[in-house]
Amino acid sequence: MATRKSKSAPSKSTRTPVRSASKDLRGAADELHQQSGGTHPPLTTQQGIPVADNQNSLRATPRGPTLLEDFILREKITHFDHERIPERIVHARGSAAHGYFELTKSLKKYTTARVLSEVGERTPVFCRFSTVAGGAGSVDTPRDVRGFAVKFYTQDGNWDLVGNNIPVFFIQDAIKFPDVVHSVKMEPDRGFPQSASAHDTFWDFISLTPEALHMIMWAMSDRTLPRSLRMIEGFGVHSFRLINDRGHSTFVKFHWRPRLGLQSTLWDEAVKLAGADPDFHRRDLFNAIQSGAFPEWDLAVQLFTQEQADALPFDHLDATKLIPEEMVPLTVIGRMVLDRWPDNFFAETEQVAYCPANIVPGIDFSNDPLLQGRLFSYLDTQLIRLGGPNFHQIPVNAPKCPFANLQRDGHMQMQIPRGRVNYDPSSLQQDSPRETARGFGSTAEPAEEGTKGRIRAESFADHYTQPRLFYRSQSAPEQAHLASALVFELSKVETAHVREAMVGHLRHIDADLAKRVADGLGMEGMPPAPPAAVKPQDMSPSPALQIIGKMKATLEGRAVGILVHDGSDAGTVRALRKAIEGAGATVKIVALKLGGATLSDGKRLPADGQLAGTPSIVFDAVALVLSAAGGARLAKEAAAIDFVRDAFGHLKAIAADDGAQAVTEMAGVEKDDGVVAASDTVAFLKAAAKRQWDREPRVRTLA
Ligand code: HDD
Repeated sequence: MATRKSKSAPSKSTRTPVRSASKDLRGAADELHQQSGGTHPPLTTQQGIPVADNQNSLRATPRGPTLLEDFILREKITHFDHERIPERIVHARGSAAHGYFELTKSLKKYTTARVLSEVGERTPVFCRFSTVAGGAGSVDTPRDVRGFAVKFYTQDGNWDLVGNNIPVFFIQDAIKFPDVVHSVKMEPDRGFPQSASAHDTFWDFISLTPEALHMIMWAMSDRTLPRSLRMIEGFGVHSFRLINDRGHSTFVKFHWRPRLGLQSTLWDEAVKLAGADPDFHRRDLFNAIQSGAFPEWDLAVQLFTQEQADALPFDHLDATKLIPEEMVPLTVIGRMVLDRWPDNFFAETEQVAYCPANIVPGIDFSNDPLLQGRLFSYLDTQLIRLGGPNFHQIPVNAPKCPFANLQRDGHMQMQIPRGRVNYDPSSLQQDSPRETARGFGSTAEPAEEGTKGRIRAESFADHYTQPRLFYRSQSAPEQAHLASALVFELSKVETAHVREAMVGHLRHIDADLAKRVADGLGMEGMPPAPPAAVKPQDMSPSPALQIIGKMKATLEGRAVGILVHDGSDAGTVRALRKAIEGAGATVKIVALKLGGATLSDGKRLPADGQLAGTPSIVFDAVALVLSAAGGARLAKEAAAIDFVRDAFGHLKAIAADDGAQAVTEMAGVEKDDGVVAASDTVAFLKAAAKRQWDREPRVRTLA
């Protein structure tokens, strides 16, 4: 703790000015603090000791060694040194919010769970969205599955629905989870790539694990490039059971449906977003909640009996299979509203601990072997991540109903249990917790006949039918995106036999898909298809699996950027703003400088974003309101040309007035239904409510 000069006594002439500089620093901090106003409680150490100076450590002389005695410095640095906890091995990067779940349709007939049977009941929730592969500091927009985890603080304890934005999973058995995760994470010898599946180890594993192919279809679709966390679906994935008051069990699958509709970005947009705003999704969720535009999802269920399950042409206990909603329809039973951003990111979003084993009376597990393994994994990881067995006492994890048991002690025990009794049965204390008839009960399910062993059920053997169902259910642009994503990812794979093995699998899924990918990779000839344990079947297409088909034509919850420069027509800007905001979207003014521009009415319009730092990628549509001189000026700005070229290339609507012509020409914008006059707000709103899919073949080559 001694400085370089600590031993040499400073000369008198240097000592005096240093001492006064230190006083000046103190004075400047005091002055700034006084200016900021407010009522400030005294700053204290963790032991409550008031701190008089938080700017300078305790030193033997002004330029001399720092003293070990400085407990304030030591406590502050020690705490800082321990600020990080191990990040989640998967789903490390996440954003979360508080809200509530409101039941609109009772499932009383099927379950005793109060959260699912009392209509109108509002249950507090904490919902965390995440990417899977990247570290906590990685970007928001890689091609990746999104976690969708909801903790319901019910009257009967916490129920965690820990799902994803994809209804199936990579593997059928939990014993494969470390392998799939290792393969997608950074390669262990080189430490890259971060947050990307486009590398050899991932595709090597996948090419040898055909059960993953259905999930791969989803992962390569635009589902993994969401426009906003407010616009993703969520799925509980596994079949669970609902148990009613007669002990009767019904299978259930849970689905979250975003009220704003499903929407994704294009791949090129997602790549550019990673640079333009690494926090794009977190910021989007934060801004929406802070502005009162609370995101909402419907909760829907698929309910089916054992007999219906037995009649399905696949095994519903296999997490690589979904039940098309055309086969078992969805019933909406409630809605979730996220209306409060956490007060503190670490205390809540980082420390929240979800666990699929957290269920409440009236809900039960199924025998899905992936789910069964998950029931063990989460508590185990949380014991180490959160430092011991008392993490349920952290406010975000604690039940909001009374809870009491006889578990005691351990690291970070925050409660002070009273009395002598910490065992059961007991008779010494009148208020010790006891079992209750309303307690959790497992389904009385007769055990199947069979032999113990490490056996994969035969009913799990069909790996190609549902990938085919998914691919063939997509719209033409979505099929092209999926094929192009496969070409992109496999082009990053250095090992030829892995690329070939993947294309071989695709042949079982769809011959045209295999051909598109083989052509896209520039393969000479078609690699052989591997043997298939079960010949793929043709299921009826399920349009519900599309995004584009399901996408709402709406601007609600979206954002539009208006590019202005000095001389822009004030009336046009006003009319556009009114129309766009009227459609439920936000407007951001973009100009060369943050100070904004002086419009045609002589008034200054401040900008919300500086052009160089606010590319059109962050908007759903753009308007270019420019005078001829303004257009000529911006036609010489690379950022302005990129702004327009990207909007066009990303199939967004563009409203442009005559003055913008110089920029649109430089950006290569060609007239189509999505390019409208800035004065025609009606046409602009219509065009901006969706992407211009017809434009795509003119702006990029897809597989
Ligand atoms: Fe998992 C975290 C979702 C399979 C082991 N998982 C985690 C999170 C989500 C999921 C959303 C983040 C929760 C949060 O925000 O804190 N996981 C899924 C889904 C799966 C799945 C939908 C398949 C249907 N997971 C799965 C398996 C295992 C795990 C098969 C292990 C056998 N998952 C974990 C974990 C994590 C986790 C290692 C990391 C951090 C944590 O649990 O708390 O235990």
